[in-house]
Amino acid sequence: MKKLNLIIIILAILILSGCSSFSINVEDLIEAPILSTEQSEITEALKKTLNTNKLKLKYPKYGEIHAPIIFENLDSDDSDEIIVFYEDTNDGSETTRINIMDKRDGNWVSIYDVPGESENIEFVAMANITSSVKKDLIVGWGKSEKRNKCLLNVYSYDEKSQSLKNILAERYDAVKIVSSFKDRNMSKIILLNYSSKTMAKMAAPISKNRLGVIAMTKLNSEIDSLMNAISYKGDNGDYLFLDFREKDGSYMTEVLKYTDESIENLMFDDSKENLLLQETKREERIFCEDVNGDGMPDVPMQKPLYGYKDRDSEEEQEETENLYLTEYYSFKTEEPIKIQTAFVNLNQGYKVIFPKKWQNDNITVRKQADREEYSFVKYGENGIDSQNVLLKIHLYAKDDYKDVFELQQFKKIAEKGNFEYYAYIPMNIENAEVNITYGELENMFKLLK
Ligand SMILES: [Ca+2]
Ligand SMILES: [Ca+2]
Repeated sequence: MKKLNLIIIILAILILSGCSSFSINVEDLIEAPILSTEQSEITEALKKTLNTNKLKLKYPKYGEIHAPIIFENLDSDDSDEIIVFYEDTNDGSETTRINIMDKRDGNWVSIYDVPGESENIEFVAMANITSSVKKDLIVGWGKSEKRNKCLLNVYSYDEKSQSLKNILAERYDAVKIVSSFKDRNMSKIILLNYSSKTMAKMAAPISKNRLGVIAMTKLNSEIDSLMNAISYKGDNGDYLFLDFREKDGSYMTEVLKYTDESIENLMFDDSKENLLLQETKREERIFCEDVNGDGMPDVPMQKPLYGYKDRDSEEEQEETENLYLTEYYSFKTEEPIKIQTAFVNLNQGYKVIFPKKWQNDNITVRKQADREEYSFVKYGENGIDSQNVLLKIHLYAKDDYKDVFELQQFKKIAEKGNFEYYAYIPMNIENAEVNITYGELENMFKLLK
């Protein structure tokens, strides 16, 4: 049989305005953008103001705003001003600057200019932090030769002096802008720090036109990078579900719960031990997701399936590749509750949710050595034997040769792209209490997104 290409599930890495450790020159990656007439006008007007002919517009690396020019009504008239990020390549300073321009008598003119904190911009955002009427400018400055941490600045436009006031400066590794708990039209900022001190900080107004860190909580100290983050609005607080990659290559989840006054990490208990956090430590790249459809993300925890050992165990292993059972926990209640048990097959892009009758029994999974097939079996006193097979799932590529004799037993249950999933459920009287039907399988089998 032709060797089948495995489906590699490439989960989109959601970098939440994360502070990248590598430095890419975004301008070099983007082909010279074709500027609209208005953008050309702006650039020419700016060159004239600055008395330079070498001006490079600067693009943020990530985030929703992926442009060097932002149109925004900063004051109380009814027309937009513009915020321009640029570098004057004439002076050799290699610092990105921010310029505010306003349209006067039909022409764009510069009204304010200020240097930034780095030549690299990680991300730019506009949000209602100090006022519900006008937005503040949030800039994540990238690492530079001078500083090896990213720096977050929030700038508020002061109409009277026609200038930007820098109202917050905080180092960060990742940032999430979230809505206020009491007033959903207002925003505040959650900063994650893990490359030196490991802390989650919440920044919000502390006085008129000043932001500060109003609450903070502990994060675990083994974080390498943030992989995935989902926010959830609760009734008595909001949540951030954070999946991190750890320094040892494993994955862990931390759940932050916050109101407008406080922030806590649900993975650390009162004694500040992190037993619950340790439970989320897992080998496989599986992230939080809402598995029971109540809107709130659920947290995966993993343990080896029956017959498999922990990687660190000294005991001899039956199989070379560990397979895991994934259990999802809901954090809706004070104590997390297990709401789903499943075998998640990342290689082949599906999961099989274990029905209740499989959860108290020694049901495990075996990969067929030379075939793209997984068997779900009851693990008995004598280990595994073919009598105990409850389900087989086989993956074929559409253009694969299929053995008709072999396929007779199998039933096609799903397809995705160039792949077809076949299942076989043997009639097995011996295991009557754990046998399943094709009807039950329909609710158990889910393709991964
Ligand atoms: Ca205006
Ligand atoms: Ca849920």
